[in-house]
Amino acid sequence: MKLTIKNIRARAVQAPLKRPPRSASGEIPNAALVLIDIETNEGVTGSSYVFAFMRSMLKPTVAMVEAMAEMINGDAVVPFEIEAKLRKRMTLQDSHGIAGQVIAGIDMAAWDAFAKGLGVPLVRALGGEVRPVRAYNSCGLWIKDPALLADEASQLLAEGNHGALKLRIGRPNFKDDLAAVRNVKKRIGDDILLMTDFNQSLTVNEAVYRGRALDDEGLYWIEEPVRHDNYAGCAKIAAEVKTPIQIGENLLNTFEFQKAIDAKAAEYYMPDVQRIGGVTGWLRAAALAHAHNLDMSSHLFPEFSAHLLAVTPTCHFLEYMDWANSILQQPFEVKNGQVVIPDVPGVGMTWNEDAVKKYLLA
Ligand code: SMN
Ligand code: MG
Repeated sequence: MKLTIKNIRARAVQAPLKRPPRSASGEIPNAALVLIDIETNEGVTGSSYVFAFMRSMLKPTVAMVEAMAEMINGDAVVPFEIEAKLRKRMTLQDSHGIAGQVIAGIDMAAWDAFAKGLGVPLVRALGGEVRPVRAYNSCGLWIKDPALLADEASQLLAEGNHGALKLRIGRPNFKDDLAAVRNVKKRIGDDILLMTDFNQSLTVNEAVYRGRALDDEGLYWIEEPVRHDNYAGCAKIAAEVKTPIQIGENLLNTFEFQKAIDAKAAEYYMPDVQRIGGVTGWLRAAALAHAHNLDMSSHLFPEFSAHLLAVTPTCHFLEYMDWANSILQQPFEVKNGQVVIPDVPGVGMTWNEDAVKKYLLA
């Protein structure tokens, strides 16, 4: 069914988090999300959410959705056309920051509506098939007392029978990072993969020092050791450290991705669907990763990422984050460490309206 945009609704919520994130670069007390609904004249609604990072950014993000909606109200729900139009309209102002996040969010909602219009799951609209996607549990192991991490690791493994976890590091004193890694490793053993994330907190020299010291600890990857766009610095670290370096959650588009690839910044890449430009941006990034033989994982947004990784030629790992679970009627299931894609039209997210009402920003 061909769809046309009637209205775009944006609502700001502060969703509670089971284990509020505390990384080396800041704390997140709850999930500041903007829910985007593209309502069509044909009665189909496409939905997505974007992460506004903090409460104070919720209202500007909602206002940005409304500003973009003015440009495309009445248009056909053809995601590539919508993306091209919004990018073009934003050319002189540029489309980074909140504008870029909102273009991505609208693109995601448009793809959800598009797949619903076809009556198939998003993955099938993209030419793929519903299948489980390998994940790691990223819903904990934040920066906290290393002595508390082993028990938390056991809990996280049990929540979905996971085979991989991510631990945040970057404590002021490296010996505390080492204690955190060793405590978790000792508990989970060698059959469970352990990813780590410095959240951009180090200098290049410190990253080389810490990275080398971590090389014999059996880590699966070391993520964002330094500022995300310091590709030359990342490349130096990747060259000096044996453990694979993972970056990508801050890549804004395929042009940035190409620069990182040219610099040999990392072994692994994990674009974020909201940063890389929505479903449309992801597909372009996946083609680039394929052409360069680079393993590609996802960042946040497990609902969209599951569909996308299922059609990503170099599909690596889905980052499982439960941030939207409290506002979904049916959170995505994790079974045997794999995220299950619901076999329903679109992405498979329906808002729990009672919860949305409860967590709506006043
Ligand atoms: C992360 C993402 C979002 C908020 C805090 C930390 C982290 C990750 O970089 O990769 O999950
Ligand atoms: Mg990260």
